[in-house]
Amino acid sequence: MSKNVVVIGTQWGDEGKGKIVDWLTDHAQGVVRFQGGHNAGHTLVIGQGASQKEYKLNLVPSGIVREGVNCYIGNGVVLDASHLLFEIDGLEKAGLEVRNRLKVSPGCPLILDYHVRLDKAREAAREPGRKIGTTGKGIGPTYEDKVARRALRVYDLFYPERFAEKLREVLDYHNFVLTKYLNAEAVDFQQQLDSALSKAALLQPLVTDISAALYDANKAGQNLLFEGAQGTLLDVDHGTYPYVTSSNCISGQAAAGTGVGPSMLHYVLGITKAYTTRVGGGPFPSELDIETEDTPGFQMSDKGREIGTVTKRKRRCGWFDAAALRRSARINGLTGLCITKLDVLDGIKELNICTGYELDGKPVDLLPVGADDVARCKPVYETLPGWDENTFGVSRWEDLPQNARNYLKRLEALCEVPVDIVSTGPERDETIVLR
Ligand code: 2SA
Ligand code: MG
Repeated sequence: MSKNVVVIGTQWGDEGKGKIVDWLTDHAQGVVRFQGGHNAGHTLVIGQGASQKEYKLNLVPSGIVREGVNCYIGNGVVLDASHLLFEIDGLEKAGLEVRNRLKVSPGCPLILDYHVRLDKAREAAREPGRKIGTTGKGIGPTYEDKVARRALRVYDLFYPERFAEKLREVLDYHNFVLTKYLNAEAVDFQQQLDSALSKAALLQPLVTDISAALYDANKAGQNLLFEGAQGTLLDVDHGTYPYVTSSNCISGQAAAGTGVGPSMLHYVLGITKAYTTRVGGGPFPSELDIETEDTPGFQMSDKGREIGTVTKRKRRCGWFDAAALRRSARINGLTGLCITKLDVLDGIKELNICTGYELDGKPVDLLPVGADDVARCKPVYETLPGWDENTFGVSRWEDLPQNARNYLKRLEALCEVPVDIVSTGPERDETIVLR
């Protein structure tokens, strides 16, 4: 029997999913992306000492760094073909075999130049304080086109005449919006057509019916890993809307975004940072000041090296938010938690955990729906003593300081999900397995 695992970010992204997916890949034959696009940034550290290599992946599933593992990009992913080819080239230059192991759904909506232009122009037009802080990769406008049934999808690339016809129509519409409403430049039809079609021949060998391929792989007893990008609180339906990304980032999307039945998903692992970060705009109840030296927020930002892998923006940092996690645990149907970056908290004298909020004078213990209510939430904290010892790289539960164990046990109780894994460093063996 195969065991298929969904790996989900339970916060606002950057929980350290890449390392855990890579670590779990030892037991998997396939790794699958099911939402998002190259707005994701997954960092993997492979090997030790002088032969250590760091890979930064955006679109290609993390399984690619492991020999023989198949990688699938499902229909739920929005695909920038230039970026994909650029990423493949980079990985091949680093000595990895990519093309024979990477499969792309014909149903992925294509990110084209006008999506990027719309994304940037809309963001520029938003007033300060109302900016979403998108990655500027064209993600939102592409999902809009998908839902509006006017997207060009990967398979359209193989029918040039039809592609041209659809492109003309959609471009007329978007160029009108760009020039009349957003004060931006129009995209040239011929240039866009030529650049898109020039990728067709390179992409064609990768294009595979992903739904059918995953069905067969599962039937053959292979284990599959579904690799989430971004995080639950950025989900377009369940996150802090409108300060969200434009895809569903929750576990259920692993089925819809690849074309497998939900009964094929056997275990949902929620990746959770030992504190909280967020990059971009939107409310963040347990946020801390990250600029003042010798404060917990500064330590999280500095020691945690909290910088966006795609945009190089500084991530905002704050205390662990158990009320947000409870929401996340329920939506995803989490089987277990994996706590990451515990060592970043080493040496902080007292640790706060946000257990709920005061909202309009009333106590709530679950993150409210949508940004407006979340913005009015005042965090309620419980304080636990910290620890002085170094927890970086610890690989046994018994070797963690007692106060660190207490902290983890408290998170588990507050989130109502067992902590199954603790990650204490970027390398594979810096991992504690509890179940
Ligand atoms: P978009 O570009 O439309 O998806 O942006 C909408 C919001 O979603 C946030 N978002 C992310 N948050 C955390 N990590 C992401 N990936 C990169 C990383 C981000 C980076 O790994 O660090 O480098 O800045 C990611 N992608 C999208 C985004 O900040 C907006 O709030
Ligand atoms: Mg990331």
